[in-house]
Amino acid sequence: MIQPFSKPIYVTRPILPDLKSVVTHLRDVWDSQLLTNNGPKHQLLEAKLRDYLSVPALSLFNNGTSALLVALRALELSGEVITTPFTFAATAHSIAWNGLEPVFADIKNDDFTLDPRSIEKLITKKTTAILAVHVFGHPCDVHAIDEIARHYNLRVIYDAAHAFQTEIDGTPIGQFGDLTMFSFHATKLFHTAEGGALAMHEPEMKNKIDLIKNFGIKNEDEILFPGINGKLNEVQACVGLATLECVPKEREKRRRLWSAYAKALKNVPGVTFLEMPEKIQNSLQYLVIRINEKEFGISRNEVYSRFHDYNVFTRKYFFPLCSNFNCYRELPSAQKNKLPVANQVVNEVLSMPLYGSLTEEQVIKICSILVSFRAS
Ligand code: T4K
Repeated sequence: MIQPFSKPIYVTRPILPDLKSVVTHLRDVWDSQLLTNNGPKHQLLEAKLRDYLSVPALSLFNNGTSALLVALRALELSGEVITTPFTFAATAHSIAWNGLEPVFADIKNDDFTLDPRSIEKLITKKTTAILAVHVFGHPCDVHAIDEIARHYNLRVIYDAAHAFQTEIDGTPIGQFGDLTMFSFHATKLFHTAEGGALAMHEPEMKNKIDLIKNFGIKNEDEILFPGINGKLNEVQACVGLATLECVPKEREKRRRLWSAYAKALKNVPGVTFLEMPEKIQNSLQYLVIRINEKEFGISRNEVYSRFHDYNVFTRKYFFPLCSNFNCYRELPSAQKNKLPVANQVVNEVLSMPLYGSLTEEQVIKICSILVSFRAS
């Protein structure tokens, strides 16, 4: 009989840098009395992250959602934007909040990212962009998507909320598409408690985006257009500066835990693992398993519930599918028969605990609990 964990095990826990390193940065902020509006800590973090993510230009935001809102706005889109239903609410909502129509395309069965063939079928005269998601840190088929975009003259925005440091064949993920959004929410590998960023190719685009996220204010006398407040503040920047130092160690720990999961679940019938092809550097953001009810014996939902008895809180990301939300379900593209893969995958995947303060022993125990569900 396996005993439950004495303390809850969550799907993730944030990096918590040594408080002293945060306070060191905060002391400078207190001395300067500059708490927000592109202060010195913001500027320092922006420069450091631009280098860290190897992107030509970067603009920080108060969260990933406002970064996405501004990305769509900056590209001056109209009409329809093709996106995935298998994502967090923020992706589809950012399209709707811009007065655009989300058009849902189906996903691939192997890595859960947008299926380029499905995208192409949905392009109409009204389509102006593709908003694709690097799901669980696994990159989209960026080459196929870029080719479609070029052919139909569409803009491409990548939602890389989960893809901090993902690389394809050595190319950092932020270099693809017109704009790439990163989330720095507390649940993300690198975080600023709440925060986000847009990566772009041109300094002119950064200038435009920096204006949009600061109300459209050019100077004290000129406001150019209706902007928004998307600014990251100095306290968030201090958390980010201290957290960034911890990222390499966190990644190393997560890599070891990933191997422990892979070893323990290798031969469990009905459980598969989202494998990364060799040319992909994984962000190590989420470790996702897929449960085949017929082979495993019980459903994903049952596994999720039974884990609670052991004090283990996995997550059913991304259930429910965006296309099944009340606000989108009537859209022609949201019909279940048009999105067969997404509607199946969303009932089979489970995000397992993965974070640096978890131990290999705990991972082995989590896997034993999972295996015991099969036997019982
Ligand atoms: N695009 C995609 C593809 C996204 O996944 C997201 C966000 C976005 C866009 C938007 O980016 P942001 O605007 O958020 O920057 C979480 C996050 O709130 C959300 O950021 C994230 N995706 C989504 C996938 O997950 P919940 O509802 O699962 O969060 P919550 O509070 O249940 O946290 C999960 C677990 O993490 C908790 O059980 C315990 C642990 N936790 C959480 C927080 C907040 C901590 O240990 N400490 C914490 O401070 O949404």
